[in-house]
Amino acid sequence: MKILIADDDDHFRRLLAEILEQWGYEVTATASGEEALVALQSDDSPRVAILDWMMSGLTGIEVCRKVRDEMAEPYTYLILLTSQQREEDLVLGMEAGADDYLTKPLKVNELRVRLRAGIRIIELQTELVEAREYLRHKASHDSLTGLWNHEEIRGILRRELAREERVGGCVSVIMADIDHFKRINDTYGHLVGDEVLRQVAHRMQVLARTYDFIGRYGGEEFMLVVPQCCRDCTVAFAERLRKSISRESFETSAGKLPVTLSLGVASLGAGVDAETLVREADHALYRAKERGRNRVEA
Ligand code: GH3
Ligand code: MG
Ligand code: MG
Ligand code: MG
Repeated sequence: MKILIADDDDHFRRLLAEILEQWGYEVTATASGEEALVALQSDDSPRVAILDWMMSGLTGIEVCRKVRDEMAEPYTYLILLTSQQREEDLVLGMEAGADDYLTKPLKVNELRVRLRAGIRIIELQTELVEAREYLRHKASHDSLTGLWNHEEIRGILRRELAREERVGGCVSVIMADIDHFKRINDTYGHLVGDEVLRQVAHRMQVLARTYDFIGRYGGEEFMLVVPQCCRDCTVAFAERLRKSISRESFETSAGKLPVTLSLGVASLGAGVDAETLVREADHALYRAKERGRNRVEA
């Protein structure tokens, strides 16, 4: 665990750093509030800070306020360590955002246990953030392919349509459906079908630009939201997707399997609603199926 110290008293700062290092902590020592803020904003910054109140320039209290106002995450546990002994100083310090308040002269054993309490808070906080991120990811992604799930890709389409309405561009949608996928399931089983789904998703992701969105719309059907790309550009993209799937068989546990994709493209100017766009892409996909599969229709 990394700990930041900010104290303008060189002797005290060195002493404190030595004690913390003896306890096994990694220490970043700074002599001003300004330096402390920079250190707290760096990547992989310390999550616990021991701040002196009185420093020339930014005081410990001001550092507390800035951290709380400007740096919500990751949470930093702030301990004020000061010779201000009065109750109203403690109140002021804690109201500025400090989590704990210790007074000088330093009581070493007290510091040791209070630090441990702070670290417990940081560890709990880290677990909460991880759990939240996990749930967020789970709620918005398809677990088999890692693509956006149905609700999310629909939301993305609505958002992109709203954005394009402001700037006056066009939004395109591609609906892609694996051809005769039922045969793969029926012949080799669902697990092999799942392998194919994952690999189709992966090949599409490799081809897409970073600002294209790919969702698993349902079963073996995918929806791509393609911003800043009108009809011709999207048809060309769909054609590249089609080729990348059909060009090379898929390596599965049942051996090499050829797979093809039918794709429908709809590209409309600003003002159109999501339902219309999806319906048009669906119709185009239907035509691609009717006209023999492994093809793109717009
Ligand atoms: P078409 O070319 O007309 O699209 O034919 P198809 O066989 O691909 O279409 P159909 O809609 O008849 O069958 C789709 C199949 O996809 C049926 C369903 O069991 C299968 N499927 C849907 N979701 C999954 C999944 O998550 N895993 C696997 N393995 N199969 C799935
Ligand atoms: Mg000082
Ligand atoms: Mg299909
Ligand atoms: Mg289908």
